[in-house]
Amino acid sequence: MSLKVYLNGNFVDKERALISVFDHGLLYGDGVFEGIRAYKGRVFKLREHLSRLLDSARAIMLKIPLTARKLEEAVLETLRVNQLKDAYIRLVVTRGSGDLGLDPAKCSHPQVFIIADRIKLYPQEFYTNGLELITVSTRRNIPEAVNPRIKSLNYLNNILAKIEASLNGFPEAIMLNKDGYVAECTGDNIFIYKHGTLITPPAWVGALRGITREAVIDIATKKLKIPAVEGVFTRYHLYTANECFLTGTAAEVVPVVRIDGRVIADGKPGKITCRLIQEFRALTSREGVKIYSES
Ligand code: PXG
Repeated sequence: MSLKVYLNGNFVDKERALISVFDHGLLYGDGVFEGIRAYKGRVFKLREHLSRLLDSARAIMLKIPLTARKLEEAVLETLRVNQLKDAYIRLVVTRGSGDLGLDPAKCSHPQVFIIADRIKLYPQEFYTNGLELITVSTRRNIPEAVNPRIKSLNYLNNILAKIEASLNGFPEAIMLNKDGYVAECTGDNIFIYKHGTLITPPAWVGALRGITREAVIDIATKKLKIPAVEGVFTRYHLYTANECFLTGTAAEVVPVVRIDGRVIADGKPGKITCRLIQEFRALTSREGVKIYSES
């Protein structure tokens, strides 16, 4: 069965799910998106993702032609049509077709599409051995330009950082903001654990307010009784951390064991990190919006 893509209210075969070359999403990266996951017949934090999508759209003055309720139903229906229970969902809204100028007012209709497909999981060794990362020279966009809180279709800042990491043989890049403070990775948030406290950069430093990040803060403070705070820190704090890990929809919680050649603590995934991996996985299998009413 060919994958069916939701495109402006219709389900079309993957091969026929097409967007115009005049779409400003393509011509200028003018649009917003979300990456969402379904686990065991439930969509994890669906409402939180939709709320962030609506905020991103509002921030760029893009009017989404569907309410949160309708978007939710469209996501669930896309999963049902493709008979998926465990999936990766990409929800995209572009500015729509316009002319060859920048002006979004000349674009006709925003385009809404949803792709749901089987998820490609990260290799197990990432979780058992931990990641080795580098900080890169590409700085995170300043919030006064394109605010990193907006999950827009223009990911070139992150892509340039990813290229730097890949060229050096590393799977992810840690990005600093213009002042040298740690911001986030190219598609993940970052945490350190030091002196009994979890610390993650605040959004204003130049980070996306990750849904996984929020869930991890919640688990740490409420379930594990570990304080978790937003804090501004530098590379020095990465190198001297007791533990370090990344969070993201695709990655979930993944340990970091070496940064810029420095071994973090004893070079093994940390105890707290491992507990958070476990607790986060438990949360994903019990929480979420049901796709099929009988499940
Ligand atoms: N920072 C950035 C810049 C992101 O793009 C995150 C942090 C983590 O946020 P969430 O809400 O997912 O916890 C993201 C999200 C991919 C992929 O295929 C990337 C993301 C989400 C889904 C898939 O690399 N990035």
